[in-house]
Amino acid sequence: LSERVKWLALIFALGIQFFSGNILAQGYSGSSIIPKPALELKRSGSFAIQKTTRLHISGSDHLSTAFFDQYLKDLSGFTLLRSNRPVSKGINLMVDTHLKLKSEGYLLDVSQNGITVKAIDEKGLFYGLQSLVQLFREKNKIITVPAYHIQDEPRFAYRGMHLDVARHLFSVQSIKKWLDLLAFYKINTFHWHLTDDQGWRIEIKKYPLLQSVSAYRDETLVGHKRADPHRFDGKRYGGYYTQEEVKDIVAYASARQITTIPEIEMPGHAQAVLAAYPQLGCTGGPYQTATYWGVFEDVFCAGNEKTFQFLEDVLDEVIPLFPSAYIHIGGDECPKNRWHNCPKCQKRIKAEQLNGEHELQAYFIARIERYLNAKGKKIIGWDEILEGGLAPDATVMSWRGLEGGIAAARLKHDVIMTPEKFLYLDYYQSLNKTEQTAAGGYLPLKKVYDYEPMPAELNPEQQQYIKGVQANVWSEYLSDASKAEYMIFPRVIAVAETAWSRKENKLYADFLARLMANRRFLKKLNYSTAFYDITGASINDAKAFALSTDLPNDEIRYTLNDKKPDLGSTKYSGPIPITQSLRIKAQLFRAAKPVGNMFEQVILKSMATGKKVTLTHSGQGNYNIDAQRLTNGIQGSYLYNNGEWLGLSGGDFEAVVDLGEEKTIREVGINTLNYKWQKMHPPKLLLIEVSTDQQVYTEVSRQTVFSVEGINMALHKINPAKARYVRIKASNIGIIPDGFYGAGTKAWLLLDEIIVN
Ligand code: NAG
Repeated sequence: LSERVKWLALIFALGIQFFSGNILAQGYSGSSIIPKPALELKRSGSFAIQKTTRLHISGSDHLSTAFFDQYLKDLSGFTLLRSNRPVSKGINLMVDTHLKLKSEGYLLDVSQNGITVKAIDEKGLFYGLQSLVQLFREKNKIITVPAYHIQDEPRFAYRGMHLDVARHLFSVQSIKKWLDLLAFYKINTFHWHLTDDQGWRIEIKKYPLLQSVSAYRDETLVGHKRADPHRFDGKRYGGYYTQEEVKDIVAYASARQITTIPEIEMPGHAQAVLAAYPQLGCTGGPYQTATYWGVFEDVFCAGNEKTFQFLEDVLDEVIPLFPSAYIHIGGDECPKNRWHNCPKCQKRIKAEQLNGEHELQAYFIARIERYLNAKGKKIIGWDEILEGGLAPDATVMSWRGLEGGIAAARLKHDVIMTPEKFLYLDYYQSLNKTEQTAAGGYLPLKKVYDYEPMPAELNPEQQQYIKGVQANVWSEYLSDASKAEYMIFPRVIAVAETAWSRKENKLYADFLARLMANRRFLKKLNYSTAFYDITGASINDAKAFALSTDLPNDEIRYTLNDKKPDLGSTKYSGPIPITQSLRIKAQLFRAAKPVGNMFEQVILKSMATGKKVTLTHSGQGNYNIDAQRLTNGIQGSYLYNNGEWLGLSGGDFEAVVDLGEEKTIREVGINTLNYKWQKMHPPKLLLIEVSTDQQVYTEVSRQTVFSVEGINMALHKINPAKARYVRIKASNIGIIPDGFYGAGTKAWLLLDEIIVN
């Protein structure tokens, strides 16, 4: 083989690697740009940006370079003078519509001779600049940019973040600060959730009571909603954005290539409106702006023409404020009880020949869609708008899971994926006890990052309807900007990468490494460092406990004597044997400094630990866990979504533990969860029985009262009994009684950790 052919083969092989985009897997060390660019090639050399360097922009008059200028100034003390002609040894930005690039894509070239950014539109130039800033290296106020060739374009056209300002509102200044960072990470849509049961936040001049009544609530729930009586703070809360402020934010976002989509909720989540205009509700009120969270029965009356008049008037004022092609009309969580009992709604159902209340909701949405279409706008709605028939041109936001998105794409409707299990940033991101109170759930950075938005169930034609991804930031527990920042960052950056970068370029470990390099851009934020968290798992039938970190280059040190781990503590090198009950405290060290939260886990070893469990009914949904988790030595904590609790919706629990041989039993128990605000009710009856042969069981204990709000620990001393099998039965209360959240629906029964001594 000639030398030439060998070279050609090598170039060909490299080309394949390069174009498949799978450069990470080849050990390629790229830049630290987030989102990961489609293609990047490191070159030798660099370019130094100096005070004398000039910047030229051609083909774009409106490009915002504010962030670029500011960042450069912070680093070096200067900003670049503009040149009206192309510059050599400088920075040239150029729109060239002949380039073979997607909208928003860009080419970025850095060499000793200067920097060029090319794109087919201003959006592309903007994103090229954001990437350029991430390449900056500063030393003694001198900025060097390593030479690179980068060709980049987005995977999804819609890359969003939603922000709920109804439950808590944030200053214009905070929102702008966050918009800067969203733009920096190439997010292009800001979904602004402006109205809800707990407050109306946009000035509507025709309806002054929206400002004086709906924008305020008398007080706010403290902590999570418990069974009555709830605790409230007794403080009036509220406010709204004036139309001038709205225009300001929309323009600010737009300069950063972010489209703002307003959400005006209907027909549900409308209690704040009803408080001001009770004639728009089915019962006529009186109503009050909600003071706690959840789903409320009182919604817009769908039989009343005044409702539509009101909404059309509101939309007439909303439309001119938002250049966006879309308006979000909500559509989620609209209970149908009021409509069911409302003569006007029933009359409408008859007149329009609708099949029940679900079709009445579809009528409602379709009517609003017609109105908005006539004004040149399209609608987006939460996935409930699929029920009763989808409005003709609606885009569906799939939040309850993937199913809504899949169904809508099959119907040839555009879809935005925002499933709560992966993209709701109001969920906890750490299992650490010191975390600020959150809605619930557990959604660590890795889980957000690893979410793949394209449903495999769809064929390529249907997949084209999946337009993008969005992180949702609900603010029930975000009472100030700092709390919000903590929940948003860095998880939204992971979502940005999912939305922009190619699937095959994504690798969590690589993302984390780049995130570390990106911390310099996050300095002004209260961002979470939960990505440092050590996680633990009981393994090998609870014979050992394994610790792990997503940062394999850092070391874990731990103690078993209750002391805070320091540099002198044992270095973790492999699973810790569980021969007795343990309290493990562990800490991650980076360059001899502790980073992140201290990990702490109690392992409770009893005769049941690691023993075989047989369930009569398996759990459901998020709580369909492996039966062995009930004897893994780890007790479910107040974070009910971390995979320890077994949960049954409406049904009863029955489990048998086989101790392996006959033993004398003195104590038996199991924990149950009482979180009525999450539809989780303790059992009606807990019954514990023992047996020597698995045929005849003898009752040894029972309990019917579980009064703790939270984890109820049932640990019963019994008359010593010889047995090999322990059977635990817990009966579900069944249907949630009136007066509790979710009344009339099935109650969850949650259990964890069987203890036998
Ligand atoms: C849902 C509600 C939302 C609430 C959030 C809390 C949607 C579309 N609806 O129940 O109002 O704030 O979850 O996680 O998400």
